[in-house]
Amino acid sequence: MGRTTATMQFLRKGTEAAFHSAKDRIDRTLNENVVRLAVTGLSRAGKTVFITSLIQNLLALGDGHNSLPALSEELWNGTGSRLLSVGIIPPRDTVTPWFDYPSKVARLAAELPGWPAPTDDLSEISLLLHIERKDAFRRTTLGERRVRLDIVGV
Ligand SMILES: Nc1nc2c(ncn2[C@@H]2O[C@H](COP(=O)(O)OP(=O)(O)OP(=O)(O)O)[C@@H](O)[C@H]2O)c(=O)[nH]1
Ligand SMILES: [Mg+2]
Repeated sequence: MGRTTATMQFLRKGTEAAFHSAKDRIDRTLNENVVRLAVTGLSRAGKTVFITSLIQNLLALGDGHNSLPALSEELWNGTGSRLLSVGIIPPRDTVTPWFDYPSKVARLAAELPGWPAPTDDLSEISLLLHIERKDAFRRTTLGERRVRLDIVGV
């Protein structure tokens, strides 16, 4: 490969990467809201159980169960729920360790259930909620709205 061709390819890849990054940024600005929820409390107050239960109930809501009635009411559009889906964002490479929801819920829901072990370190987990917009014009021009819920707790 000639030097000029390699340089052209390098520049094209750089431009494409910059374009995708700008597109992602615009998409996030228009369509994504980030809510950061910090769960604090005294030792043994029930923080870990609360976070696990909150995630379990949000996932159930996303699957069409009326697990959080007040939220369902807020998201009701007269004929159905505006909540299209709820999912857990896979662990990212962050400084704060991941809140290991699957292992916590497995323990609580085991045949011989047990409470979670005490925790002494911060951890974090993020959920992504897809919500249909209320406004018909925005719904057609912008598409669905996303809410990223970051939960930080001990
Ligand atoms: N009955 C009942 N007990 C609960 C509930 N949630 C928590 N507990 C009790 O409270 C204890 C502490 O709950 P955790 O969720 O681990 O509390 P935490 O605040 O995360 O505790 P640390 O990590 O040690 O600070 C559990 O081991 C249970 O004994 C609940 O919903 N119902
Ligand atoms: Mg804890």
